[in-house]
Amino acid sequence: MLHDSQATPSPLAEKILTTVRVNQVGYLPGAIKHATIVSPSATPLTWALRDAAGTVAATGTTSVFGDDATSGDHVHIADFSAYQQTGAGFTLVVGTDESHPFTISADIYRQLKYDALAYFYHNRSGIPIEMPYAGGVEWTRPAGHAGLAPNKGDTSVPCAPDIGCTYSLDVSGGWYDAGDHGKYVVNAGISVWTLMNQYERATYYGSTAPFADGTMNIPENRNGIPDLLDEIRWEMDFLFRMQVPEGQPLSGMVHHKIHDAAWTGLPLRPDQDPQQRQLRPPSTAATLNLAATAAQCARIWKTFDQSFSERCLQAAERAWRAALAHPEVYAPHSDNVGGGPYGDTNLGDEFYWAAAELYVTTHASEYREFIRQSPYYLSMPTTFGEHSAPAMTWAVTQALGTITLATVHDAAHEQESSAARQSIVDAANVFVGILEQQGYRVPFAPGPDRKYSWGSNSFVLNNMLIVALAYDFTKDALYLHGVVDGMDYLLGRNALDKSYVSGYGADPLQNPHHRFWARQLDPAFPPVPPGVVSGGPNSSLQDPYVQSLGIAGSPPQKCYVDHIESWSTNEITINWNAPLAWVTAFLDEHAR
Ligand code: 9MR
Repeated sequence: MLHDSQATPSPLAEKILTTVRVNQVGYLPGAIKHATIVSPSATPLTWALRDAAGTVAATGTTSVFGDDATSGDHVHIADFSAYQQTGAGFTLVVGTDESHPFTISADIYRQLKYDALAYFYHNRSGIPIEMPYAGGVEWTRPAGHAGLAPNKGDTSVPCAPDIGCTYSLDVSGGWYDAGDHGKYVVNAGISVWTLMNQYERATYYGSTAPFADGTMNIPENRNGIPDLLDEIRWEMDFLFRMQVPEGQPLSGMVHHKIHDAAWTGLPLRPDQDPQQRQLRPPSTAATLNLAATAAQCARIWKTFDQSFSERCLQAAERAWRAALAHPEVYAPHSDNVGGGPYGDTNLGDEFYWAAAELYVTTHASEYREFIRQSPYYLSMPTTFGEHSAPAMTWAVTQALGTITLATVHDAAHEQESSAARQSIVDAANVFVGILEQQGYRVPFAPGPDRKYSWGSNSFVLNNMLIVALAYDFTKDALYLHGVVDGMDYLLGRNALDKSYVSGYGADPLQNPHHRFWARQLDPAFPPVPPGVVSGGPNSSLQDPYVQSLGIAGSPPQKCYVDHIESWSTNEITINWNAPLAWVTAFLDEHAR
């Protein structure tokens, strides 16, 4: 996250925004279509939908929403859902103001769902990124952290000097977490869980065909295994390597993270990282993340690869026992030298999640009793006290257990399933209620602190995932519309008139905080590939670059800048692209 480069700030104020805010990618013909218009007018305005030739295709009047708290804008809403013709180059016009051009078509998310998953291949560690899988020669690079000089590599990484163990582990492979080259188990956990849930949800409520072998542009796309599972396994194999070996103190526990001894600068290709790599201490949180995700992979791979499935279950049960034996080994918030801390001192939710995954996989009464006694039993959060938060984050994981109980069909836990589904529908009702109260119709709102926090776009995405599940369970169009509204926000219908996804929309994400996709700093480095979502607005403005812009105190939606130096508003990471993949696959499945 920290860096030593010297790019000069360019004031935000120079950018002229259209007042007519749309999903810059477009709209599905059969779904709702909302635009938000910034206007001081207290009375409705006339809108016109124009086709590519400039011919007026539909007209109507806005409804006055009024003052919108999270943007500080006074806005109107135009609803042009009734128009269901397809085409490219539509614009919405209000007075003399015109929106960015957009498409109306059932295929707007067809490619995005794959691009969102390509993020994971691009960020693989320990393997060269090559054509044709890289999608373009500019994105190819040598294997990162492969144990070759001058790089210290990840094939034999020692315990850091201060952590009390003396061994080295082969922790090669996996995905880099984000703009930095750290690999963090608790963030890997929610990311692989989300992608495995995407697969399981498709199994029971949709179709896995779009992710079958041969559908994704990855090296394993001819091995007879669904490509989505191949990508997930790249990370699972890394997670297994993070488990403390037999015979060592804390055997079965899992190291919280592995990263550089000191922060590196930007730009930097991973194979040229000069820093020593180090294991940070095991934690109960990381151990439970392995227990949960390995239990999940045990059941998913059962029909594809029996021995891998058994390996998953063995690692899961070993991790579970270790966590029970060491329930309070916390990763401190202060451990932030050379890598992010991912600190978490409340682990009841991780215990519940892991037990739920183990129960669904094994049906063992031990796990059933554990979840039934947990305060998190079947719960689905919608509020978190003072602070803004979504249904789930890397640190707040009870939703993951409840979703698994709801998603996986099995007579053995049918009693839990129906209650879990109800819990999800109840939460979805809260989120669709929230979007109705906002001018930009976001299915996420700040808490009483009135702030968006780090990674707010992922909060929107994770809430969309809950709303999407409610649609799966009920088939009530209200929820499908809620997911569409969330996507519209991310793709341009927002206070900055910005598409937060690279390669999509008239003003897409261009300069995320990433050490290799660093074209903004050095023309020898590539730009960001398509399908990557920015963390997005963060009221706390936690990096020097965004602090230099003079936007402190701005409404939450305006605390953002598309600049590589802004690691607190414009980083990208595995746990944010995973729900992007999930929801775009869902929307594409329901596109009509
Ligand atoms: O996503 C994390 C966010 O919830 C925290 O507030 C923030 C500060 O600790 O860290 C974020 O995670 C970053 C991690 O620490 C290092 N790699 C990049 C991650 C995304 O910005």
